[in-house]
Amino acid sequence: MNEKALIEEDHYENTNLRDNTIVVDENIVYQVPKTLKDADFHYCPGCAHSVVHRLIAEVIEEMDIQSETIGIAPVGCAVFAYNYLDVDMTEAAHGRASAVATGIKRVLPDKYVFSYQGDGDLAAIGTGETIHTCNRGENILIVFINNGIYGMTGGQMAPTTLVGMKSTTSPMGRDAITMGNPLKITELVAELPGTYYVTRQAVYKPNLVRRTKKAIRKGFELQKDKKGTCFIEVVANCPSNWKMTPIESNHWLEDNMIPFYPLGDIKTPDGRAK
Ligand SMILES: Cc1ncc(C[n+]2csc(CCOP(=O)(O)OP(=O)(O)O)c2C)c(N)n1
Ligand code: SF4
Ligand SMILES: [Mg+2]
Repeated sequence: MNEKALIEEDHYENTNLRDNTIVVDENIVYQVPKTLKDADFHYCPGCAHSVVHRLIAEVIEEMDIQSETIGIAPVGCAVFAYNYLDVDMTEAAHGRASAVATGIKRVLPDKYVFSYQGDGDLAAIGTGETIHTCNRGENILIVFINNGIYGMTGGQMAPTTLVGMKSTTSPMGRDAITMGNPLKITELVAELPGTYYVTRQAVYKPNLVRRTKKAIRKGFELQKDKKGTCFIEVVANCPSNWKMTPIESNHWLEDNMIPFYPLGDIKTPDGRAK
């Protein structure tokens, strides 16, 4: 065995899952960000929440803004986001995260303030707060995880549930006539004068994970401009309530969610993207 292989073998034997640095030809290809706490995620296997948490943690670490960032956790599966992200965080009542973020940002305007919210939280229970926060143009970042369902409470229909999609409260599939049409709240907030950067991303493929990370970084960086609300939707899976394996849920998301919720920038500081 040559010297490099010996070093690598020794390295692997001396690593554990939390401090797992893999070195290939001197380039670090994987490392747990310091902005993630030493806690195991409670999320179901394959759930997009954990990927997005990690991306937020990476961006905060890379921008070196850990001590300047304040997050607002939602009610929903991400209710324990403060157990994972090692930044100052507070919890908001269901749907009220952007209102709480507004208060914090106004008192501490130089902090980087973000809310992290599911679709039930942001587009159902907190619709009023979401629309008025974006309309006022609060200088915060809203990260919106749209899995088309109320995940935490057992898979009830959300405003974002697709027509025909089954949930515990639409067991035959959502019927637009009796249950209404799915709500594209991201397009809606893009119409408001207060939004500065609005984009829709996803994390079911590696290249999309990288794009989502870039969008999150942009959302944080643009807070310095103080020109309005940054809003990032992540079209996400919920394998447990969709009753699929993680891989099946990613295929289903690509085939069904993405045609209705197309990915890409909707509004940028330069103007409307499309
Ligand atoms: C005012 C209020 N209404 C309802 C609930 C119950 N509740 C808790 S989490 C949740 C669904 C959350 O769904 P979503 O925001 O989409 O998050 P996910 O779990 O899918 O990530 C609901 C309805 C609550 N806690 N408070
Ligand atoms: S119930 Fe759905 S959204 Fe919640 S952790 Fe599990 S897979 Fe993720
Ligand atoms: Mg949801």
